[in-house]
Amino acid sequence: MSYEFILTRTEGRVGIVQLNRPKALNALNKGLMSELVEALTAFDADNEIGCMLITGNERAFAAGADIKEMATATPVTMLASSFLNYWAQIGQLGKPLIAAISGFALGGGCELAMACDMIVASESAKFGQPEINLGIIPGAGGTQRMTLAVGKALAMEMILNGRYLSAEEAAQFGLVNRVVPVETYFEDALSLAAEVAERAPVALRMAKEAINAVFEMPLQAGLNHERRLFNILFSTEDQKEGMDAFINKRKASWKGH
Ligand code: DAK
Repeated sequence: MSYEFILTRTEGRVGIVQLNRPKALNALNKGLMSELVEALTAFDADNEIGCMLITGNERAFAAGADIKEMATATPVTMLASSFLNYWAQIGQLGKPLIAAISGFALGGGCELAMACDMIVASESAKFGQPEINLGIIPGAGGTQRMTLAVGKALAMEMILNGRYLSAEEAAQFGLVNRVVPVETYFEDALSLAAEVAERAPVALRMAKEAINAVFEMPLQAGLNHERRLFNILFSTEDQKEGMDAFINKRKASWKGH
């Protein structure tokens, strides 16, 4: 499949999407977001794919929603627009999704990163929600997900005063999984994705769902949800395979059912 604003490829069981509007620092226009969701949805449905990876380029993951496209919008066109749905659709993908980030991850680009399950950041990565400089606020989850990730004090400073987080700070506050050299950030993220992609597929989905429930449910409801997902896994062949492989000291061969 060929796209206008993204590049896609696979490496083993990893489905890779590269945002590809380098001259606009990968600003997220409607076309790019629509293609991104289409490509990720296709990988999510493909049994040969175990994990997905999104990246940009060394200078920018994405510098936000496309300001030029958004400049003349009205509340009515915003309401009618399906733009926000793209972030929601990405948040609802079943398979693990990892972001490999270098350079700017701003506004909607930072919100896209936070909709991913793990983030590998290069030393040059910069995370920010600078919408205040445009007379708006984050609209695709930034006020919520950033506050959950880094806490109220820092989220207030970032969103009310446009403060960026360096990669090191992002790691310190738990926004990213690891910080690695610029030269290797993509390969490092790919090897993490490749490891995850080899794990039991149904258990991966359930683990992701259970962790994300933390943000939706009170503790007891989350514990009950986890227990139900845990019990369901005993109906899979992979559970029998995984435990048999352990007992017989061999490598498990996952079937994905
Ligand atoms: N949109 C469009 N073009 C952008 C862009 C953006 N967000 N960011 C950069 N560009 C373009 C620049 O216009 C420039 O294009 P030309 O002028 O060369 O044609 C090119 O990329 C290179 O940028 P600069 O020349 O500015 O490069 P610098 O290195 O000097 O500066 C920068 C890099 C990242 C600091 C700067 O470009 C910048 O501040 N960019 C804007 C960052 C920003 O404010 N991001 C937040 C955007 S608002 C919604 C939900 C969410 C959203 C919207 C709707 N719904 C619920 C419907 C999200 C909103 C946002 O993300």
